[in-house]
Amino acid sequence: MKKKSLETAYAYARERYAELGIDTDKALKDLDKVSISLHCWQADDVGGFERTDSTLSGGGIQVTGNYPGKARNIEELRNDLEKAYSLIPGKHRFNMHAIYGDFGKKFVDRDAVEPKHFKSWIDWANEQKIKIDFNSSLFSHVMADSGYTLSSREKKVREFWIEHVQRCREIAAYIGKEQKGRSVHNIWIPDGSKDVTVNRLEHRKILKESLDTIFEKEYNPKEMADAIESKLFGIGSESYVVGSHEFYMGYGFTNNRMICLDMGHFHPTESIADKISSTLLFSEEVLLHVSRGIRWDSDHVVIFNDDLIQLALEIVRGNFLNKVNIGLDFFDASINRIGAYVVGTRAAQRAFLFALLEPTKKIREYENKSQNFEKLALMEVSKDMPFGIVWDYYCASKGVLIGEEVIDDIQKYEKTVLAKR
Ligand code: RNT
Ligand code: ZN
Repeated sequence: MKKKSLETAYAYARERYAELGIDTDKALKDLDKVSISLHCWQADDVGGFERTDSTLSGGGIQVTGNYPGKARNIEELRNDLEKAYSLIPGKHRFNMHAIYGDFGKKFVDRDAVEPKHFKSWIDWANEQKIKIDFNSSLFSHVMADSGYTLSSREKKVREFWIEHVQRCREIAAYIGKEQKGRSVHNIWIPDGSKDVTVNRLEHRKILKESLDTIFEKEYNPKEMADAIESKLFGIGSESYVVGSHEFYMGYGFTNNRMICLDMGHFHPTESIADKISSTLLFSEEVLLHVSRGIRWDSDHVVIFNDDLIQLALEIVRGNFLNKVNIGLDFFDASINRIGAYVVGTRAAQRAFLFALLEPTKKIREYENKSQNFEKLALMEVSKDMPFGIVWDYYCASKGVLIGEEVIDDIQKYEKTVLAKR
């Protein structure tokens, strides 16, 4: 019954969109190409598997909450991710941090990570037909306790982290080679300080030198690509962050590395949507960390809000879908973590679908003719279009649960799997 109604409803939606010059079937085909990299760190609150008691500590990011059922080991994390992927339509990617390696019982320090520690991840991902992206981990470590890593004035400290990042780039290239698909390697460092800092230039000079050393080795671009992520401020680095937006924009553009724009890393009223067109005018690609900032915190579960919609619209309007690498970046330990993945990823997909269904051509015509009331009116109409029906139809066509059905399903997983941890 429900299936039949959905088909009837979709037929209406298709017709209605066609009146605005939009082909819904084509939009769904384009949505299929929007592959989102699910971050491993929502499953265990950024703990990682270096030690059995790993927890996120230090480094300008913090996680709050202790909702039961977090993944305690690799197997649990894989199960949770498989569950999440099963509730998300389409083919997506997996984004790993170095601290999630398969280290066995041995403690492997950051300056000793090797490709072999990621072999079992590649096997798992290949089975799941998922490609892996990678991240160096420069936080939660004694060598990061001073608040500085790659930009530290202490040679010993920065050499330790340079070694780590060099190894991580090699691991990313290995993953890309083994998987026959490029792995994006991202560098985010927490470096900065809580209070007034006078050595602002000095640390930035050191960071630049460290990055130059790190990038001396070039890898096959078909196997890996480098990204560098900026931030405005962090917890404990309120006054000064070495790796600011200007720093990495300058570095990335002049050294041919893509920059990573995290939605939670700018001033509260500053939106990354408006940074897409400028960035891609001067750079081949960009990495996005799709996140949701609230006041001073940057990593809430993504929802279908204006920030996200505007970002997707800018990407689609500029025809940039093949130039953006989309990664999620949020971690909420106060709610069901599989639920967080499913809500966040589906929100990102819905934003892209909304953008793909915008009657941009017509809106642009109005704008070009300065018919500004008409432009606003049509943009308002596009908000009332039967967008939710197209989304439901997409989920159903991929064999994925629709709407609130996912709530029951995740609750069931919580009762039968998570509650037993
Ligand atoms: C931190 C950055 C960074 C991390 C992850 C764990 O502010 O956003 O991307 O969230 O790498
Ligand atoms: Zn981020």
